[in-house]
Amino acid sequence: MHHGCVSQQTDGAHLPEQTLAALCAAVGPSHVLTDPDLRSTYETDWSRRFHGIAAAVVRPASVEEVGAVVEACGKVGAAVVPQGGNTGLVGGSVPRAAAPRDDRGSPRPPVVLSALRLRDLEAVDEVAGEVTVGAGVTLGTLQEHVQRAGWDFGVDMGSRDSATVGGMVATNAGGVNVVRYGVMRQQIVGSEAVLGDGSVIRRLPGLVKDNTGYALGSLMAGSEGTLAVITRLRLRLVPQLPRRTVALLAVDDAGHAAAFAAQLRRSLATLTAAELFDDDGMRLVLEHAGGQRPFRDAHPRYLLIECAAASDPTDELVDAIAAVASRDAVVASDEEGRDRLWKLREGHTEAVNAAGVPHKLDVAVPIGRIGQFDMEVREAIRGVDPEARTFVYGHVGDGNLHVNVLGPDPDDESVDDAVLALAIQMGGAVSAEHGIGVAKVRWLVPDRGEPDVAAMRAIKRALDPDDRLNPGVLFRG
Ligand code: 2HG
Ligand code: ZN
Repeated sequence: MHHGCVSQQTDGAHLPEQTLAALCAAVGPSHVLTDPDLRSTYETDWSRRFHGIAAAVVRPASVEEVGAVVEACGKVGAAVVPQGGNTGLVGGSVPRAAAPRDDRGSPRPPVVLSALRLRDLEAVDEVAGEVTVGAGVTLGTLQEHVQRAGWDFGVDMGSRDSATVGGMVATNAGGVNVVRYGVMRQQIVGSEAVLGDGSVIRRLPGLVKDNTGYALGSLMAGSEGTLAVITRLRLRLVPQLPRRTVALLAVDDAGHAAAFAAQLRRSLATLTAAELFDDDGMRLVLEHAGGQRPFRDAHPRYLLIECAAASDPTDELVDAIAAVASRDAVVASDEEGRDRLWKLREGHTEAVNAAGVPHKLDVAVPIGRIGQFDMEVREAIRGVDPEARTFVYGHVGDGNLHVNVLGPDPDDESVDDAVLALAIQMGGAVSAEHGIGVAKVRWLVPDRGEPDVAAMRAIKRALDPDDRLNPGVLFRG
């Protein structure tokens, strides 16, 4: 049996037959996956550090079907785990390792609600410069769709071919162009979502200014599937900027990279990205994916700068980088050269993953303290595990660093604790763009403080009183 309405043994949490029948009736039997082989890619997130067993994976194709799934699960206390492209890195889109428990201590069967079939692509609204799409549309598909109409989308990131816009809103993803266009929350001009009780909230007219009451779409951004299942989004578009130039600067340390990025942000109106990586990371990428070192010598840190405009930005980029005291620089304005430089940065996630199961700490740090953080975090990690391999890379232009640590056991959280404590101590945040998921639940209160978390819990209780949606994510259960 490869699909259909047959219950499988999970870790003690089964779906009753009538619930499976209701799910099959709602979405069609071929979209209720209970076979372990078919479920498996939905059960482990991209980090491979987080996985659990789903009683079923359900793939609705419309908002009505999502509502029916949420209701059927609610009737029997099943936990709905919303999932997009499953490129998350904090365990927020897969079942928990231990099934959540109800008030009486019985396990609640987790049901993964995959949004991948919510893939409507409405025509681009040329006058408004907006588009409405299903939550399961991938970023790559969205980009192609709007580019065909002469527009572009303001958020871009390495996982573009798998990550879905719904998941990107749920995690409030950022990516590589935040210095220019902001994070996912800033792209939302409308949304549709199913709440925990199956009711639908919808605001899709695409009004740029809309002050009638609370901004529920903004609230969805970063809610990590705990408040609603996002089904449709209306997104703002940006002009296409066909002429691009990339520069890679060799620099002394992360503090210089941050300072140069700030200086270039001021002097270059065309700046779209300012990214950081270190030499260990670059070597790992080159070993994994092949390719040539961009400089003859090794340098401590690298700053990647991209400019984009309607007309060639190379001259202004070259002038601007001449004014910063980098150790060396290379510039590429042809597509192949640009791609080669971008691969050095975007290849990190895959290269690190190929070398082991990493601890991934996505932190925000005040931009003025990036140099200090980069030094102290390495020291802190060495203090916990002298053998650990540390790679620090990320979006230095907006203060978002990805601290990746290889070596410590995936279940040993001591390096995570050391890195996150330092981020808080320095006035940063334990999550910049990946979310809290299950990985950082313990750090929500230390970062936000009790009053903030009490307010968040009140919102959660109001929108999902029975804790149907993604229990165990964001808050301690
Ligand atoms: C990136 O910026 C992603 O490449 C992934 O956010 C970060 O691999 C990571 O830790
Ligand atoms: Zn990132």
